[in-house]
Amino acid sequence: MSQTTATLKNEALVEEIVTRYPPKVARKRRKHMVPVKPGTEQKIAANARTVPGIITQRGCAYAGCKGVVLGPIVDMVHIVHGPIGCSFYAWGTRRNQGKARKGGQNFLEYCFSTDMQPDNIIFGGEKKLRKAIEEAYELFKPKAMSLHATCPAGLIGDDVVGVGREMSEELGIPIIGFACEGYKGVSQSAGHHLANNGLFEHVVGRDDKKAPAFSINMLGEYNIGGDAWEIERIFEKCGINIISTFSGNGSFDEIAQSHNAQLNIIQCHRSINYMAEMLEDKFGIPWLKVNLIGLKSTSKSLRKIGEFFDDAKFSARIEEVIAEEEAAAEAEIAPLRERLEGKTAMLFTGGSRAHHYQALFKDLGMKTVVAGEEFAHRDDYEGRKVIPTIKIDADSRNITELKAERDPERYHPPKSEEEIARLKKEGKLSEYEGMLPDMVENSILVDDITHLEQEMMIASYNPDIVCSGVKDKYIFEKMGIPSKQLHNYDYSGPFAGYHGAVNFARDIDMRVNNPVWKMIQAPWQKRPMIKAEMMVETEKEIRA
Ligand code: CFM
Repeated sequence: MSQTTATLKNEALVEEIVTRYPPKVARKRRKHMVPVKPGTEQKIAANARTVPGIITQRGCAYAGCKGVVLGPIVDMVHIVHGPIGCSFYAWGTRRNQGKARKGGQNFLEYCFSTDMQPDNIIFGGEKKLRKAIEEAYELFKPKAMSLHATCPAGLIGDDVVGVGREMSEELGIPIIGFACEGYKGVSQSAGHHLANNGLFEHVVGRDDKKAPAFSINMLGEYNIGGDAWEIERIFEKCGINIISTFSGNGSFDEIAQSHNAQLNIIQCHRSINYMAEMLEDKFGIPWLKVNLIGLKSTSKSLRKIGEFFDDAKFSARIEEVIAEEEAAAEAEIAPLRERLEGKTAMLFTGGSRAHHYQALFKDLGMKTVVAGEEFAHRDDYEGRKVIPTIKIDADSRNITELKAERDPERYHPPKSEEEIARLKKEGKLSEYEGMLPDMVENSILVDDITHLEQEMMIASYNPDIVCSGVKDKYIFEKMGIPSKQLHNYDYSGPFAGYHGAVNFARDIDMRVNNPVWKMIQAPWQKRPMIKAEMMVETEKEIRA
């Protein structure tokens, strides 16, 4: 390893890391690292531009819009207007799974792209986009389409929103354009917001249908490795009716009916909280935060749903399911826990999973020593209480803040306004406390982590496993530390709910307790390395 750091306390380690940066970078990065002191109010810098020159794990606005929120909807054709590389990048690698509904269509396996070439950049690409829409329509006759702009399309001024509007009239199906050019924001987070706006404006509310009792929408669940199907299995047992999922294994028709549900539950707060707010403002549907990753947290989330509906029979059924499922999962996990107890993990994910998976590691007797997100906002770390204090900068201003007006006919809150106000006051609705309160003594919370920071933290904490994504996974494995991808799950899953917790425990045990990692010697441990030093001028020297 190129950076050797003896085991340091969290505060000392963060200070040591920033000494390796030039002063300006050090000042910036220091604000993105929090040595956790449980029980105290701490602040982190987030949703800011990555320092140029630093390798970030982040994606772009197009990735957030097409890859994350729209892409998982199975029965829409999603056309990418750009060079083929952008399409390839968002094609299947996230492992969001989906099935056609009875008699319906599923386009998840396909990759629709305008394959822009240099002459399209010079003479404009709208013509090619129109042709692609016509071709896809003729071939597949989908019920709806989405169009996604990439950086090159945006830079030459192609108007995907306008083309969508025109072609929608011509073909008679909804065709929704998303101006989600990669550069629209500092990360994929901007794309989530754009996608929420478009879905809300053009799809939600199209189909009024009375929903049965105990009806919910599942927001921010993307069916990676089949997570949503495990959640559906549990909900069905409990008698919870899912009207729509945003957007794992999602369907256009179901999202069009989402405004009929009585409650929204949010799994990934970062990517979808905008939708929850708009659904509440326009249709009166309240929302509550859940975590369906981890045994205890799944049970806690089910109880929260039970408490909201406040029906004795329904709650009793939920308790039966919890007892049965927990016992079965615990029987499988107990022997694995004996081998995992006391081990440590580091978690680096996008905007919410580094929080959710801490609960599952806790179920396995493991401790999370460093947790970081690529593009979370301060509210995901510190809780929604900080939202009023977050300054809107030029980058966030790029994305329209849609204000949904109350629908005069279809605004039907499931409880009286007083009751909803009381539940909000008690923190049972519209509340997310963020990741920080769940972090342990001597841990570090870090935003948009750099490779240098990862290496130094690994050297100091010497974790038993690092959970991250494909961009950095192999660096850890070359260091002799097993890694588990928490984005696409490394061909495995589901990890949600009760069955998922068992799958995860097995996967982690296979990695952490595999002797192969101790046999690995990195090349730099075998051969002498060239020693070099970086000269960094201090600001004082520069000014002199
Ligand atoms: Fe939400 Fe996600 Fe995530 Fe996310 Fe993502 Fe993802 Fe993620 Mo990868 S929507 S923020 S943009 S939970 S693709 S399913 S794993 S970075 S932590």
